[in-house]
Amino acid sequence: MAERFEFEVMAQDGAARRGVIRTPRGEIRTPAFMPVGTAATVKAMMPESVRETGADILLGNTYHLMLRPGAERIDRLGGLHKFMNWERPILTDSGGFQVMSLSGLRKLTEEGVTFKSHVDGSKHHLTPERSMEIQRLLGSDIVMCFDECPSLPADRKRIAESMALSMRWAARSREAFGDRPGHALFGIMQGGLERDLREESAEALTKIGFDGYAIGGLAVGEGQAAMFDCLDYAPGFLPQDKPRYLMGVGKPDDIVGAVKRGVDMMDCVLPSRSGRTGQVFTRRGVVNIKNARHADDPRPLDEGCSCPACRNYSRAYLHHVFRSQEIISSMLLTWHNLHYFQEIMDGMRGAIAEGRFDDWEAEFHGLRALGDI
Ligand code: PRF
Ligand code: ZN
Repeated sequence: MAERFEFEVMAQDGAARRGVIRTPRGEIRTPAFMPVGTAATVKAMMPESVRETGADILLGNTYHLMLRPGAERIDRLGGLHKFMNWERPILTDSGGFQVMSLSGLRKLTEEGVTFKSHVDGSKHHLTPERSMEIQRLLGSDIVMCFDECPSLPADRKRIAESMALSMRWAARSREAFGDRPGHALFGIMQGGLERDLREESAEALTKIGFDGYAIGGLAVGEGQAAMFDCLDYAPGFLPQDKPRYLMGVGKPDDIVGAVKRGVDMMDCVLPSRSGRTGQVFTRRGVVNIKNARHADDPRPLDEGCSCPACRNYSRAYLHHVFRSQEIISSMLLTWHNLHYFQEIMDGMRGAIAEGRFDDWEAEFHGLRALGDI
């Protein structure tokens, strides 16, 4: 296993890249989808099951873990990997984005952000320096810079000021992170849908120098067409030889469109959260298992899927346990959704390696156009 953090692009097809990230905790095949394990668990899944779906890396959250159970406590217990029984790589988000979307009263200054916990109303302070310290205490393999992101639509002035602040925080994050062999620090590009601001942000980050670069500030209400327009140029502003991570994306067709445009990594709560609300992603689109039409259906969710939910259970059973609010419903539907997302990634990796991404994409969209069985 690699002593240091490394990234290698093995094949390219159009803008889409097939690569590998090597870390002391294992390899991450890219393009990669990272299941979200916000509170030191991918909800409704055992870590070994998450691995069975094909995940190489999980995402954890500074914001949630600092509030409960606390970063110092996790450190005393041997770090996040040991705490949650996941020994492979973990990427942690830095907290700023979650403060803005989840916490109560908050105050943003040059120094950082003061906010009230959504758990118990207690007051907390987060700065680039404290975020780096928390992510170090957690033992995160890929640490994210502390940034800020306005929800869209926002006016250009607000986006420009916010981006400039995030770039100053990126420099402070880099300084506070220091040199930690085997661990990576990723910068986060901001700039909304403004091409020149995206370019300016990429230049600022590249000048500071990071192990990878995230595209932040998308999937925040702008819609898919606007996001793809931005992804037509934004990845090209970033260094070719470093991984590019699109934060918080997305639905299957968002993921495929992002990879097509040169994105290497993504994360989203969608497959796990939808598993708990009865929304199922299949090769032929979205199925709502709550729908009465499944009540007598002996067929699996997707006859072409090899996950436990599809191998061993009927739609009728999954409908029944969902309606009855049985815990196994969340377990099976989450497993299926995560398995399907990883299957998409695996399909894209194979297609890029063999130079047939366009054909793969046409088949992906063709199956969805047929609709559910
Ligand atoms: N910044 C950080 N985390 C994020 C985002 C961001 O812009 C997004 C935007 N989609 C999701 N998660 N730090
Ligand atoms: Zn399945």
